[in-house]
Amino acid sequence: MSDKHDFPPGFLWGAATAAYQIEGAWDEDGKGESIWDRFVRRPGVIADGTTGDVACDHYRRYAEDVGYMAAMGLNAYRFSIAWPRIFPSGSGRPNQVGLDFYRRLIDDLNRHGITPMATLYHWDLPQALEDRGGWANRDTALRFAEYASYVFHALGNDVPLWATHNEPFIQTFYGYGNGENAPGRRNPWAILPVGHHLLLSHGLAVDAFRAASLKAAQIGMVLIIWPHHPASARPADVRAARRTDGAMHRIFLEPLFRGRYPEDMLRHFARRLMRPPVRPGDMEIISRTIDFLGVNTYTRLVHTADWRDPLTGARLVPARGPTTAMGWEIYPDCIVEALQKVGEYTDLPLYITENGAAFDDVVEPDGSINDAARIDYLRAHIAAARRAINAGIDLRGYFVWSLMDNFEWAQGKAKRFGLIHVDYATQRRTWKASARFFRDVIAESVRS
Ligand code: IFM
Repeated sequence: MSDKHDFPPGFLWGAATAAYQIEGAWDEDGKGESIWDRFVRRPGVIADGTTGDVACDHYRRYAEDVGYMAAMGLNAYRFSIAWPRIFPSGSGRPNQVGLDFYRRLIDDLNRHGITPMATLYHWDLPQALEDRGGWANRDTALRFAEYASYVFHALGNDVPLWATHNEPFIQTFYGYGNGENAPGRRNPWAILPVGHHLLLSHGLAVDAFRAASLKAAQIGMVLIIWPHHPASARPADVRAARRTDGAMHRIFLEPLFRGRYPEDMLRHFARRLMRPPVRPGDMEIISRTIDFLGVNTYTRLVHTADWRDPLTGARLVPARGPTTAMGWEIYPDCIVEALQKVGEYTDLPLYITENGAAFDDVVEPDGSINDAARIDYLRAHIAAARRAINAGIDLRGYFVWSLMDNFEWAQGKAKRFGLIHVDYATQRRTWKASARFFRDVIAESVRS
């Protein structure tokens, strides 16, 4: 393996965020209510009782934030568009003022030479659609395609990289299965319908994208891929890890790239009276050709067989090595293994669309944040990305999660993933040492 200079020319060095986690302005300028706006108001669902009502106030401070990206040398920025900002009630009349925000953001990014990568759905469904059944209702997939089509026509070629969904697994299992995320439903029988409708909506949006004939843009999707390992060589543990891998990865990868659900998982779920509501033609739509795949990976998961969990018959084994503040094992090879996993299904260009770490950052008396642990994490994971490229994987970019500290869903604001520290009381941004580290990595890579 050679040194850190061998990233390919044009490699994208970015940071990632999501609308609800940073924008704030939750009910401003005509924006409609999202399922997160509703969910965070339920007592006890957010660990520290905070909300994303204001978050990082990025809706107002985006220009300042783009300035930091430029100063860091980022040549790409991944963000998401809030569906209820564009269609306050999910469909019908679009809200021009909401669209204008993204127009300003995208123009500013392009002016700075920062490639925008926009995700259409990072979990903030318009509440009006949830009231009609949410993702358990097939109609939501059709509404998503309309929203996508509108946005493609409005912003189209100014965004070279479009992603339909972020981590449909999390929306499916945590939003509708165990209720830890919005909309907070606890219904295992909704899992496969929700997953299926998310996949269907993806395929319909790809059709809308092709129909818009955008010449300078590509379409893809972003999946969560965390390698699953058995806790031992016991066949029961090996089977348990295979099942969790099936639930988290294969039930999305196989429809997308092979146009079918994995047989073993269909059998497994059928025993629990769970099945995806597939209609004729759906699998063809779901498996439409896309241009790239985004991979979000942070750690690995180790499982042992345990049928007290009726859904997968598996239990997570506590991490063996050092962990981040999320309790996630620091395991840099997650990058290589996740990309190899995806490589079993496709040879599309790949991006690491999220990788990073929460740590309990300390603000020193002089205001500095010397987050050495995050630097170590990033250094090791970027080296793993390089190993993946050296092994022949077509990796085109690496995005740190996250540009700045933000609202970490059910964990609230206590978990900080940012390269930039946010003081939520004043909205003051301060570069952590890791931001300078990342700036230097990019500068070196771009110089070589
Ligand atoms: O904050 C999330 C992000 O929204 C989706 N991927 C994982 C991140 C860290 O938990």
